[in-house]
Amino acid sequence: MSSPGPVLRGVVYSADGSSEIWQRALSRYAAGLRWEIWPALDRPEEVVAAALWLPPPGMLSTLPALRVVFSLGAGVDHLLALPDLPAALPVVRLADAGMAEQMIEYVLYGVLRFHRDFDRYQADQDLGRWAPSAVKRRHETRVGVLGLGALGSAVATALHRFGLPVAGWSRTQRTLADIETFSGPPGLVALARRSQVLVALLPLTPETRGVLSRPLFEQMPEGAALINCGRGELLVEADLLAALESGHLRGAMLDVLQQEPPPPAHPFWRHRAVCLTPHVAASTRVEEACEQIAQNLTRLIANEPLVGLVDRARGY
Ligand code: NDP
Ligand code: OXD
Repeated sequence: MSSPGPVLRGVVYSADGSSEIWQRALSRYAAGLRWEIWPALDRPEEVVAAALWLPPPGMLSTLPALRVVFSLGAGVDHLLALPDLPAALPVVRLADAGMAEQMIEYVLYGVLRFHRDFDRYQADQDLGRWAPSAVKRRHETRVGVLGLGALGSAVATALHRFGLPVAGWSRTQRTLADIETFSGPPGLVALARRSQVLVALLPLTPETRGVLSRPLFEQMPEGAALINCGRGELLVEADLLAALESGHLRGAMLDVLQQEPPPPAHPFWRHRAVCLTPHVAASTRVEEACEQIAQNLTRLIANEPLVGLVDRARGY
């Protein structure tokens, strides 16, 4: 984007310490803007665009000229929760941005962990037990994917191509080639009942908060497993612990938690049936993300519709 007029200013902030990487990349990909790192801004009152990951509360209220805010991730819950987010400000998410490939790897590992009993062998090793079990065929492990967006649909398709029986669930009815799909609350029950491994790839919204809870677990077959790589608040942690303790669920692989990292005394740290990873299922690829942001800035200047615009009422 180039501008013959006054300098357009953008601000970047990423709570994971990568602000400088983003500033350099955005200065290259969206060179029409002068990108600065929060809070070292020359003229905050002139900033028109913000590219953010977990920004500090109060930051947006210092940027009166803001015309758009970009999430530096696929999720936008961290932005929509900001008390100072102006009601009419467009919020834009990243779609895939290099994450689908990583998410496929993560979920495939998780599904195979349960399909091939690696969780049990790990527990056996701690007990000094050598106990091979019969190897299942792929068609015997049915997988359910909650969320069929940019990431969930790529994951469901990849698992299907791998030969696993996959079904998916979304808010509105989706069609994926050769994959059974469900939608809405009745569809969730149907999906849970058929899923030996349930994978959550939902955004956190008022509707999805707490969806991974006792009523859902009760619908899942005895010995089923859960993989959550959406958001920690999708899960009612106490309900998962109860389902694991009763043996109704055999295990869980959790990439996201309500508190990251969880406090030292959190029961998940040492639970024999829980595999934790530190929110690494899929990381934003800077180049792909900057391309999307730059293209959207061009659209914004041209008054064209933005791609990946979040529906604020829906929450994603
Ligand atoms: P999308 O917005 O592309 O897709 C969201 C999907 O969830 C859609 O299929 C949508 O349904 C469905 N959905 C939303 N609300 C409901 C509901 N109430 N009931 C049923 N389905 C619902 O998101 P992405 O695929 O890009 O990302 C999903 C989430 O993954 C992100 O929001 C983020 O929280 C998480 N994430 C985690 C990462 C990690 O490293 N752990 C990395 C990246 C993302 P519909 O199709 O009808 O709109
Ligand atoms: C994201 C994430 O939302 O990494 O992109 O969680």
